[in-house]
Amino acid sequence: MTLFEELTWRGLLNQVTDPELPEKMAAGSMVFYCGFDPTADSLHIGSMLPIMTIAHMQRAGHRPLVLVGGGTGLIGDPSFKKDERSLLTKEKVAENAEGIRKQLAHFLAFEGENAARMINNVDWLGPLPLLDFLRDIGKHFSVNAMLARDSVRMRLEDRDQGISFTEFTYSLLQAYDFHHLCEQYDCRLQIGGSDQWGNIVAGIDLSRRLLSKETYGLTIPLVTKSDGTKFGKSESGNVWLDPKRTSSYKFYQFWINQADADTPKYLKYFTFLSRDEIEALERCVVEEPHKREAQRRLAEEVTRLAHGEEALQNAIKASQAMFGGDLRGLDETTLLDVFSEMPSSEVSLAVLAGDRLTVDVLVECGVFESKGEAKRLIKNGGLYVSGERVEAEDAKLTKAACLTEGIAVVRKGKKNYHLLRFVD
Ligand code: 383
Repeated sequence: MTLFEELTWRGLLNQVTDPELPEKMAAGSMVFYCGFDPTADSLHIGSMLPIMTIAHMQRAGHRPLVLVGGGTGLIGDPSFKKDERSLLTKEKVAENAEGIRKQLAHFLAFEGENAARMINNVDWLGPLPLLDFLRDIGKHFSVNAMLARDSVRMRLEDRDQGISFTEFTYSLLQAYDFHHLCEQYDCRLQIGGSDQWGNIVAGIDLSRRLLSKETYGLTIPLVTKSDGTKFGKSESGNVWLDPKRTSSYKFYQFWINQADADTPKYLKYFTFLSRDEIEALERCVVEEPHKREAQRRLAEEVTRLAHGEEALQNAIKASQAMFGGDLRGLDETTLLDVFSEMPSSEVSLAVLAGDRLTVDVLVECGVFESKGEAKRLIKNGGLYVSGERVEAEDAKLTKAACLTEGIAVVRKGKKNYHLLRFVD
């Protein structure tokens, strides 16, 4: 498959500014760029689509410039944003930029023949003199045309929210970047999500006017979900790429819980699996959906890509433990993470002395409404403490109930968990 056949098959292609772009890219290696603003200290899974597209282009022999918007991040891109943003401090933007730079380094090859190169637009936007900018750059932009853009329409129609002069200027800065990179690195293509179309076209215009050079744009679709809800959110909020924000276990669970209707599409977007492999997994979804083989493979591939092999193995182990596997193999951080969304209670350490009945303690801390309820479950063989079935109604609670110091996990029936933390 050619690069464009591959991007099309994967669904990564939304629009190009020139139908001749595939031919131009087939003719030889092209320098291209994509920008990420440091609005947080981590990227989220929405940023993965452009990252995967950059990687496909790099594999096809093109040279990526990966731009961190240390300058534009100080202003804030209004494209399709309902509200004006509050400004981040310069320190915060610099700190976020560093976090994002480190993350991007995981996904792309920064060595080798067509190595990716990381750049930060504060380096050239920072020193721009205001009067020169207004005279030399501003003159090429028509406010009338800017007002007609879809990406700011919401903000112009909504009299309550409106748009500040600061944000309105954003697209001039992004346009300036493209022209600067075209001049400096002979960069000929900018890619981005479909929300970036207006900013990309502005840069193409500016490069033509100032440099008389032909440049191109390519946009990637926004990820949609079959049930119409927003992609990239879990119950606990945004799904981030930084494991400190979204643990590997939660990241893995996010992918493994995708609907059958979405999984083949996401395999194409978010993994490098070949067409044959993905088509085989698509057949699994149709023929044996209950096995969730495609979801498992998706979760494995994406977690490995974003967090690495060791984190993936940890996430798999934690997931298996949750579904009846061995809880004892998990370290404390993983345990607390896995059970962070389950009910939990604090219990006095003293109860572990060995003279209290398990059922009494569990009623006291609210795991059961009554002793009768607890006893019935024991009789049916459905009560487990830290993986061990409680066999007798008069079983005592002891230190042996703890998985790690001060933590025990009660399981009622198949999937109802309750975490006990023993404190002084
Ligand atoms: C800044 C300076 C440039 C070129 C691009 C930029 C950033 C751009 C932007 N992008 C989004 C972001 O940073 O705001 N103005 O959050 C997102 N991107 C990518 C992709 C996406 C876009 O980082 O559609 C999703 O991830 O383009 O919303 O010279």
